[in-house]
Amino acid sequence: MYGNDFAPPEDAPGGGLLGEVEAAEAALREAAARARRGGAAPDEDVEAYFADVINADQKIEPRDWMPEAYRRTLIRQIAQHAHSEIIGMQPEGNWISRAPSLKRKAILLAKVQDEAGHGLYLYAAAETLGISRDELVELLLDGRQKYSSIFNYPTLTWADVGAIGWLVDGAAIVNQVPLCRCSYGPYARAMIRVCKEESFHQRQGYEILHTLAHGTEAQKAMAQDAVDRWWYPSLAMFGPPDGDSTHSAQSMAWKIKRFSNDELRQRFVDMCVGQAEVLGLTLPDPDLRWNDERQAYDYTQPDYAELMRVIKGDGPCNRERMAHRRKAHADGAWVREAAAAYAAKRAERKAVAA
Ligand code: BYC
Repeated sequence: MYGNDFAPPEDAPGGGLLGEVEAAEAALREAAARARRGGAAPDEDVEAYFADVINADQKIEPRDWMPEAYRRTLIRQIAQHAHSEIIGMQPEGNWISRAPSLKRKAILLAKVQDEAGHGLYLYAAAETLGISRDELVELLLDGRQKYSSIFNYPTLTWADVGAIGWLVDGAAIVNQVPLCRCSYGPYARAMIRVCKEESFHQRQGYEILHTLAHGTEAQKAMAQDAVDRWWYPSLAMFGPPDGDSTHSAQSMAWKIKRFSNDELRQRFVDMCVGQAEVLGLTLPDPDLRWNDERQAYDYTQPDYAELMRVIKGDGPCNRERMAHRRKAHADGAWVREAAAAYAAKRAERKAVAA
């Protein structure tokens, strides 16, 4: 119906994303097999070793020396990514109790639970850079670290759950597949697993929209309305245009990012056009048309002033999302305390037994 089933990966415009994940996984294994030495030799220049590893498309591992700015950039990006997964549970979580059937409820529940898992992989990857999960959570709760702009928009109808799966998870996959080839080993490995799961999420959203779009007139209108509201915020997820992107040049030189924000946004647009046609829904852009010269679609850019306002905390749901997260964190304090007490007791018993 869609993805591999709707067009073979090699024929799908901008498709074959899962194939790219498989290739990145194979490359990761090969790189690990080729990396014969476990880091710079004692008398070797560590900066030269770092540059060699990056140039050779090998992976930097937690034990390796790395420039402080590389470490900080990774912490910023991976933490922002982890926070996004956790905050991203809220808009869809709103619909678990209202899903239209038991089957839909079970699927959505599993999906939202997956997002929590992605958050955990990512917090664990960030921790390898020498920062604790507690510190990262504090940075989110006191507003010093961000999360993706997209989760500050409301989910008004059931069709929004479909639009999030198709467009938001679709944009996330287009952004994250190249991160499977990121130069930092723990992040690249986490991304491979995340991308495989996201691909299922995207399909479940597409299937919801497909069902609505082939239902009654009212259902079709609800699906179209959701696509109309989520299209531009999804385009904005890729970040500011290249000219205004402060980190892209350095992150690309370090091979953390493999493509620029605009390159990935274009790839996403090109991928969505054919999929929207199959759905029988319209992308809300009257200027969307194929450009033969560029071999890509021309499209209207999202409102980047709005993106900046949302990033700075002034989106439709920023306050609500953070208030909910702070309350959930406070409500969960007893669970963390109990888990820590249990771990201490086990360690004590083990020490006595040894
Ligand atoms: N929202 O120099 P730039 C998911 C910030 S999870 C908020 O281009 P960079 C899902 C940027 O941080 C989706 N902030 O930055 C989960 C920077 O700020 P600071 C999350 C944004 O890092 C659950 C400034 O703007 N995905 O999909 O080179 C359910 C300048 O930007 C945004 C990731 O996190 C934004 N949209 O590139 C369903 C992927 N865009 O720190 C789905 C990993 C930009 O200088 N992250 N900013 O104050 C990335 O790939 C990159 O960090 C970005 C931005 C492409 C997002």
